Amino acid sequence: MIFWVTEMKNLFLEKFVSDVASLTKPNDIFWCNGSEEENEKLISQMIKKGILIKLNQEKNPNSYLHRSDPNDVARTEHLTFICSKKEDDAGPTNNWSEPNQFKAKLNNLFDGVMKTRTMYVVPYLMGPEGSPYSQVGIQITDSPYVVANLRIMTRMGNRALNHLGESNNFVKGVHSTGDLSPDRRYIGHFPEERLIMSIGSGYGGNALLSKKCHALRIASAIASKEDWLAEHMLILGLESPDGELTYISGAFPSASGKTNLALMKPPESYKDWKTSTIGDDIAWFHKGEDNRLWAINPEAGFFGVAPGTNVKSNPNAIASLKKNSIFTNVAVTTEGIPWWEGLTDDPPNNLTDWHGKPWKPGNGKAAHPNSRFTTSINQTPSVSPNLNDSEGVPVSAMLFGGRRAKLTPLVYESFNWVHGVFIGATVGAETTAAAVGKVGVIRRDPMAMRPFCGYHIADYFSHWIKIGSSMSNPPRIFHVNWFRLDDNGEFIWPGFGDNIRVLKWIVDRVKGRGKAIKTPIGYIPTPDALDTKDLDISSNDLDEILKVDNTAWLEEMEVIREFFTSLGKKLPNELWDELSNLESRLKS
Ligand code: GTP
Ligand code: SPV
Ligand code: MN
Repeated sequence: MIFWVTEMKNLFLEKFVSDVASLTKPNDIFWCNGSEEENEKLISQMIKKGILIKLNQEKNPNSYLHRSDPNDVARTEHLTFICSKKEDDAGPTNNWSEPNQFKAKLNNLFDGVMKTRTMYVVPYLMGPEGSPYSQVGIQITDSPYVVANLRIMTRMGNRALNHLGESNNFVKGVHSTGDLSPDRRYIGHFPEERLIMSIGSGYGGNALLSKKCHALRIASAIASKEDWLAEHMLILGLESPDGELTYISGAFPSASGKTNLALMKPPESYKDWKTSTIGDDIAWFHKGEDNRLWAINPEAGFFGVAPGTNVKSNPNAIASLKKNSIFTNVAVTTEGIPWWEGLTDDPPNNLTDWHGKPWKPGNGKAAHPNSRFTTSINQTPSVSPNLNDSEGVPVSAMLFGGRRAKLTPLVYESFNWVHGVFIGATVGAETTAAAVGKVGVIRRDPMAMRPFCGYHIADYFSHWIKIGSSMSNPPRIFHVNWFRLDDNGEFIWPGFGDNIRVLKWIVDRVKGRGKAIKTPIGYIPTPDALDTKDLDISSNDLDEILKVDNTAWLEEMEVIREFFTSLGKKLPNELWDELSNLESRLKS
């Protein structure tokens, strides 16, 4: 017999929990209320079991290191399924499985899986308290590490239960680390039931079900039916010296610059500019009465890529990591201070690597390339005062982009909304260590949503077209690429804080004053419109990253044509038209 105590009776929630308990047969059940005491208790239990390692409590107070199973350090897209009733609703970019069959397979794996474990019930709220756009999820998990992360990443515990009340309007998540074997690892989504079942992984997007599973895959499927957008986007406020505040959102594929742009600190030459962070990974957009698109960040923390983060590249992230943070798969010094490649120019002596083994230079990477930090958004000095606004913030420009060593220029602007959707839909970007598989392979990653769109990607494109076309003042759409390489394999553009120079041009365009040249692919800044004062870049290099190479773009067009064809009959005609318009512009 299993007993539990809750202050508020929610019969739907109790039934869900008791059903999952009958299946997984836990040793005991722990309802998370989100309190400080609860967290302290869980942390000290995890330290005892070796799940967390205490870091230097002077330099990194209340911060801990976690080492994942070496087989479980990134999302596994090949094991991730959309189990809609109809295969055609999942579409060609998702793995599909028939819901009942998939559930039967998963139920087998979940049967008795928690026999010697505690089952945690984690209520979480996605979005500001009191916002009509916020959503409640209940994640059941046997991983206390997941609980500790959800506590930072979401508004967790009683706050979520209060928002839910007696309603049955919550997304259900069932998670177990199982035996961590990739052979028995599945991340299944049942959009019609608003249900997620994940087993066999304790890592990131596979296990923190609030994030990619709920806030993107399930939410995008809901949004498609309700006239809103759930996107893999950062949200940043940019205030000019004369007090003009502009919100920009941006979709770049995993490990391709969202957290860094969201936390950007203006460089010395832009010290009169102010940036403010709303979100670094996920944005939910609704149409405002003013015919603009308004965005909330459903999350409350960052699960950020550690490597490359340092005081120069991302001072706001470094500041927010000073305390109350969890580090996953980073290296550690003899003093118990976390370290990763790019944190300092030279590695400290006697590091312990992410496997927990002594490390010497030449031994490969000390931190895993997809090692991460978990930290609260409230700890970044750049946190926006509008973070908890229940209507969100009005977005004036949306950016698409990705890692691309060649071809795509530093920045270009779409001609109009539908052309902007075309640009987003055709993004090609190099794969990264955020997902298992080959790194550096160019693939189409539409709107940075290829791994996260919970329904047919062509229907998703139609949805995008519909949203903006029904608004008199939708955001302007831009494409950016911070990742062009020279012949020595070095980045040409300095990136990071200096990306503000590109954002300034974008704001100028939005306000109708930035100068631009019309090219076949879109508007590009005139040489004098982009501020390059005090920048360490040659004019040859600048020309290189701003030029449009028609021959190379005609080749790219063929790749796009193949991609569109692979998506089948549902691909909206508007996008085929955009492709043929691009072709005629490139050929004329
Ligand atoms: P996810 O959390 O996986 O969705 O990633 P993300 O899009 O938030 O990427 P993030 O900002 O964490 O950056 C990933 C990597 O790219 C880090 O190693 C950064 O240091 C690097 N990076 C980010 N911005 C820039 C840039 O402007 N230029 C260069 N060269 N590298 C960058
Ligand atoms: C991503 O891969 O886009 C991430 C990290 O933001 S994860 O939480 O693993 O999805
Ligand atoms: Mn992401």
